[in-house]
Amino acid sequence: MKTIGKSTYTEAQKSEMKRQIRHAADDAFDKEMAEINEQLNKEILIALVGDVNAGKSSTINRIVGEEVAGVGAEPGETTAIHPHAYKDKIFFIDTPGLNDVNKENSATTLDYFRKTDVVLFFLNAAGTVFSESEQRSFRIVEKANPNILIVLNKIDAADEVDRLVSRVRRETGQKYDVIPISSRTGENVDTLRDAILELLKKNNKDILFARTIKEKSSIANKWIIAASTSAGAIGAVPLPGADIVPLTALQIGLLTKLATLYERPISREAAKEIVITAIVGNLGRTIFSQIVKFFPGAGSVAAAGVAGTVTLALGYSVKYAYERGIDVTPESVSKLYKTFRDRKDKGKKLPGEPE
Ligand SMILES: Nc1nc2c(ncn2[C@@H]2O[C@H](COP(=O)(O)OP(=O)(O)O)[C@@H](O)[C@H]2O)c(=O)[nH]1
Ligand SMILES: [Mg+2]
Repeated sequence: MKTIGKSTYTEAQKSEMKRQIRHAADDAFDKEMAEINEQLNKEILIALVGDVNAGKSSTINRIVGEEVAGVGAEPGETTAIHPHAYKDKIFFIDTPGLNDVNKENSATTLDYFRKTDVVLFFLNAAGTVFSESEQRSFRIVEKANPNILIVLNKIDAADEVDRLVSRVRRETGQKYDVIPISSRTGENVDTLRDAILELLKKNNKDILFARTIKEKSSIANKWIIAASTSAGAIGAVPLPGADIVPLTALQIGLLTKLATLYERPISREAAKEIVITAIVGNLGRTIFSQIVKFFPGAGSVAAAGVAGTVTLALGYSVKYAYERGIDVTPESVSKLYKTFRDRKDKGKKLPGEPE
């Protein structure tokens, strides 16, 4: 990684950067908050389609990290398709069984499928995978809504999972992701969760869903790494001028998203000062060149230069603070930077670093 000596930046350059960051941060903060608030006012509708016992309820409970009321309905308890509210803006439609999709191929049923953001189509890997009745239902659902993820559940109890995945992919025209999981052991459930978030992102609803998931850490990691990679592409070395505006916007975007994820609102002033401290306060240091490699996924970012590494360290410091109930202020964030650096200098491990 490139190291920059303190002398690279004059005081005049630094104060010009601060001025530019303050200005860019104000614009970015308003824009980000408006987008997030718009997103939080939306509704999400997720349809669960699949035979009774395919593991629809178990999977949803795994993903969100708690028992979702209403998706545990016993077969026969409900016959009509209707959405269950979960966390007031998020609705699950649980089809009690595929027969009902076939039988009730009615205007109302199809209407629900059309309105759905994501359809999770469940197959039981330990059963007759993609049976005729499942294929029939799939065609009906597919016509109404192509935002389908095919969930091949119970892989803990199945053989030749790869072959099953290829077959289902082939039989659905290679158009859909087929995600093998076990909602019993939890295997690959994070891949399914990421695929759902990816689909929701297309409709700008990913933050709304991410916020309701209990296990936030790996979602935060993904966002932090994505922001650092983009920051690295903006400029290896931040300079006053063109690079500062997009870099500031990116970091403000990351801060407001993390604040929303952890449901700990951040003030505009705090966000602004944190970004100034991150960018200007860390110029001329070899910071994080060695620590970043201990954060998950940081390897790809380490080569991205100062802008990328500073964004990464900023993200992980803020995440650390949120997860431990520490107030997120410019002081606490820069102290965390420093603590991480010092620990590494002394050859100690960082929190979360594998033994
Ligand atoms: N072996 C295995 N069993 C599972 C898995 N997921 C769910 N089950 C079991 O399958 C049964 C039906 O699960 P449930 O989530 O209620 O299915 P639903 O009717 O589609 O909602 C329950 O006994 C679960 O414990 C899995 O991944 N592996
Ligand atoms: Mg169920």
